[in-house]
Amino acid sequence: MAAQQQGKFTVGDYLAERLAQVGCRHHFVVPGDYNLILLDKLQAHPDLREVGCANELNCALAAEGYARANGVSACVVTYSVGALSAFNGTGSAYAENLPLILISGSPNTNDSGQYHILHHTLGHPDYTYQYEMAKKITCCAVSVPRAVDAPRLIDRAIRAAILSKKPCYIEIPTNLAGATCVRPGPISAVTDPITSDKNALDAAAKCASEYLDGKLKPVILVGPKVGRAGAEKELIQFAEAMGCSVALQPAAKGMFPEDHKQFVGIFWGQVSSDAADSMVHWADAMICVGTIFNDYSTVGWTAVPDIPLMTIDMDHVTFPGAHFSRVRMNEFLSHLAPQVTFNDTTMIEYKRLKPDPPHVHTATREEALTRKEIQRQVQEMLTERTSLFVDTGDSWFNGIALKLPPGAKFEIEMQWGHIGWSIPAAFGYALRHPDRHTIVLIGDGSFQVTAQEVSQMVRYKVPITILLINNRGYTIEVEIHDGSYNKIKNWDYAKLVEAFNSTDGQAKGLLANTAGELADAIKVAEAHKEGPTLIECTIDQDDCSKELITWGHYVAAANARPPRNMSVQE
Ligand code: DPX
Ligand code: MG
Repeated sequence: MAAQQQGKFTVGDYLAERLAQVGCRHHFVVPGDYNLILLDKLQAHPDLREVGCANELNCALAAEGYARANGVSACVVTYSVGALSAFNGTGSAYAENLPLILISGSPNTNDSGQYHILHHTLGHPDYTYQYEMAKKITCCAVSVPRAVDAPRLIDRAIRAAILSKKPCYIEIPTNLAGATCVRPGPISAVTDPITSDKNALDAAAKCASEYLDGKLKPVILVGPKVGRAGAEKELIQFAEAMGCSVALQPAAKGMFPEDHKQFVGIFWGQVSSDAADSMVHWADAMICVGTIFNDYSTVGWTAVPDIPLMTIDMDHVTFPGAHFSRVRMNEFLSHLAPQVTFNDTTMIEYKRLKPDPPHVHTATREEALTRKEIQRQVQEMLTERTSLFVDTGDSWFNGIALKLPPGAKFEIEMQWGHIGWSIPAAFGYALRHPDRHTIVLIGDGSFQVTAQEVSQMVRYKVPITILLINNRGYTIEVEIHDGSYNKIKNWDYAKLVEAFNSTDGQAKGLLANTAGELADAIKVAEAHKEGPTLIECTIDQDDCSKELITWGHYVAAANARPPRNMSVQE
């Protein structure tokens, strides 16, 4: 702020100050002439570091990953040609419950009134379309019409994003970024959380005891919103008070410790791990905490719990016959914990059902690389410092089957499911967590979507380890529905990432065809701290997990349900 105190304070400075105050230390950008003055203002803030991205899709996904690490993030793009690409990553933030602040430059405020046709636009002088589109994919969209409106609108959008854990949109015309603006008031007005309504909290707790009354076999099912609500600690406290089994949805992996004695595995219908499936189906009461039941998590609707549920969401609680608004997940869990009756029946049953640890074959150095051997070696890489990103494809199944040591973090984008997400998202995440070892598991098809962002890992010397599993195509799609469209052009992936080095970069690209080559490559990656290491792991085209095949068949069946209103003649 010191430099800004002296000169003129502008709309751009106001935004910069708010971004810094809410905790953004980095902001992700792609420049364009509608946002250049704004970028100058953000750059001038001493607590913000600008991070350039190769394109706006990657820019928004990098910010999506940064929000996972930091709780909030910002992405700055130019009008239309930039923003429309960034909308995809913004959709991810919406689906994944992450407060990403999407900021777009826009036309000079005089242009629409003068009916000017401008570059980068649809070619007609109605410049409201981008703002209208943004409203659909954010919790709050604002378009700043005059400098005097900027403080109010910027604060409104950022507060909405922080409170609802969803993205917001702020549009700033090119001639307003440098316009004079008043200084911001206390940040608490933007960031202070809404606490639970005391009456609703008490009433919901009473309803919970009625729901659990007389139930013999309660189970807790954990969903991905637990992490977004920041309720992991309270969940452990509540689970220990209950004493019952705790199963996790796949996208919640990492949100409850896997070495905890009440952890009974990942509940994913037919492709569940450990004994989670049996425990969930045996239960007569199910406390769902932050769960999301979609076609993927329910394996094509075949794994929807069929008993009445108690559901604790981020800001409300529901029961078979009652709903309580303004009850925050973390507050409710810690409020309820001392009131529940300890009941470990499901743990006693779990001990009887718990499968023996699988026998894992260790390949000899010369053996051709297989998916199972990759999984075995990745398992050995995991430590308390690991943050593991798994991309859409068999990497989901390979990653979910791993055992996370205490402290290890797991990131997955299962609601939005954008192939290639993990490359920019891991980049954004790792900038915020240089202390952690970020590992990415990704397929060849996914990598081809966002490969350019490896060049930012090179530029900013981020030591991410990328294990690219090359099975020559879109295998998950093959299992859902095969066709020639599931084949892709092969690349020399190891050479490609080294091409990003040019004269000054230090990416390493390695190829592993055998178990021994993978073990050697992992050693190189673990020692390399000056940039990313990509290990291309080649496996047979048909070498995929049985979980993927099973899941693929059920999802295909769900996709293929005929229209309900089909007429008899058809
Ligand atoms: C598509 C998917 O190679 O992984 O293990 O071989 O399946 P696997 P790859 O990365 O291929 C991914 C591919 C094409 N999904 O199998 S999952 C459809 C899709 C998507 N996202 C976007 N476009 C298409 N999920 C952006
Ligand atoms: Mg593939």
